[in-house]
Amino acid sequence: MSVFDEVSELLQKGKARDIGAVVQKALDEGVSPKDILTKGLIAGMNVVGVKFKNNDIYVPEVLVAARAMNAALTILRPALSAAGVEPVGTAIICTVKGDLHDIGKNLVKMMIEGTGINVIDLGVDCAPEKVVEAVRTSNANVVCLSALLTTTMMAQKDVIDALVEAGVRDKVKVMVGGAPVTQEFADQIGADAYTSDAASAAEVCRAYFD
Ligand code: B1M
Repeated sequence: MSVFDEVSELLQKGKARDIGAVVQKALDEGVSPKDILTKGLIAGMNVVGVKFKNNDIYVPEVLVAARAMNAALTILRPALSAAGVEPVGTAIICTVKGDLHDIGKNLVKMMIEGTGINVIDLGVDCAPEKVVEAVRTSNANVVCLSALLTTTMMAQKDVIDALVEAGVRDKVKVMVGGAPVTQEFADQIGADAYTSDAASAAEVCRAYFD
């Protein structure tokens, strides 16, 4: 079994402690952190998603898989981030109001940090006013909004509307993403950019600072 299959299986079984050790060992052996992320962790989470959708597993199993994902990401994080680089600027990130999914948001955050940008993380279930406040009180140039539910996508528009209302929309670029979000939706709500995955989000975000 490849190390990626091993990581994927441990994630699916929610083995938070074991997965950390396997990820660390793989890193020590020189396996690419990006491959561990995409071929192991994200591949495993995709299997979890399909089983969840088909009612083969339920919320508790998904939660333990998510906990294992976060344990593995804690180990991977330093390897994915560029070490010792002075931040070129600041971005704000959150999962929008009503939405508790944070794994994708954490990945986007990690990849953006990896390009040398300081990231202020407002967490999950984040109200538009909290984003407005962070834009006002920080020198951030970019706001990144994640939404995983079709029912919370519109909360991305609520944030943009709140930024307009507060007179700070021109201070920042707004990037949106998350599984149900599309380029068409991003255009409709007046976002500056849509990206489908964490790596391209980091690339686009970094371009705003170059
Ligand atoms: Co949730 N859930 N969940 N869930 N959950 C989904 C999203 C769902 C697709 C599952 C399914 O039915 N197949 C479905 C949504 C259906 C829909 O709206 N169309 C769903 C549902 C229905 C629900 C609940 C309503 C279930 C319930 O209670 N009945 C509930 C809602 C709770 C709430 O938020 N209010 C719920 C709860 C949960 C858990 C708490 C159990 C757990 C979250 C734990 C956590 O995040 N800490 C959970 C999980 C884990 C999932 C699945 C299985 C995995 C999500 C994930 O982490 N994927 C998910 C099914 C799936 O996606 N396969 C599902 C891995 C992650 C790396 O991918 O987050 O998509 P993702 O991020 C990607 C891209 O989207 C992108 O980059 C990332 C990687 O490259 N991206 C961005 C994300 N944000 C971005 C921002 C950007 C750019 C790119 O720019 C700013």
